[in-house]
Amino acid sequence: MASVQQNLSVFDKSQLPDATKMHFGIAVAEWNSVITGALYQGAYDTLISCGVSPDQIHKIDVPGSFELTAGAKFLASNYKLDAVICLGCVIQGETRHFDFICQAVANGLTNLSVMSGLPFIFGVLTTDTEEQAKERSGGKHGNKGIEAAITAIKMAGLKSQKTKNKIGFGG
Ligand code: RBF
Repeated sequence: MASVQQNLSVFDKSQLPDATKMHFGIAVAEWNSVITGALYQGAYDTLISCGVSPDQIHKIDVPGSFELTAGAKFLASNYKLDAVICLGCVIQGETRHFDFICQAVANGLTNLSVMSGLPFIFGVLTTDTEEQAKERSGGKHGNKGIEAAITAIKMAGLKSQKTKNKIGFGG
């Protein structure tokens, strides 16, 4: 299965951009807080293990995943950051809230990334059951908080990549 090959929870630090001078925001949803707390711990520990110091990490809590977009924008507006990691857990229920929340946060973070040029990382578990969420927050499928932190470092590192023939929007 593709996701097995894409498990970034085991990673090689030597292949990552230098993160020691990077600053990160982390927005964490309070819904399903046991899961999102484990995601946060995975993300935080990963940043620290990559040489980011605690004062370069700014965390806020938001009530639910729906509020992650606004929380992420708040972080980006108030701190000088290289990337914002957004962590949540939406578990499929009886209502259609699942679809609305997942769509809203995915679209919201995409819009923020495109409009600002800053990476906003989608670290939101969207599972059918709580068990599946546990498996992805420190269980047999790794910890997606670790993967979100790795993605943030990789995306933040893009801007330091020098291209020989620089082209793009705005020339
Ligand atoms: N927030 C989550 O982060 N995960 C959920 O699984 C979740 N389920 C919800 C189910 C219902 C029926 C409602 C009303 C809200 C839920 N929320 C959930 C909270 C949501 O993200 C947001 O905080 C609230 O809708 C207030 O804007």
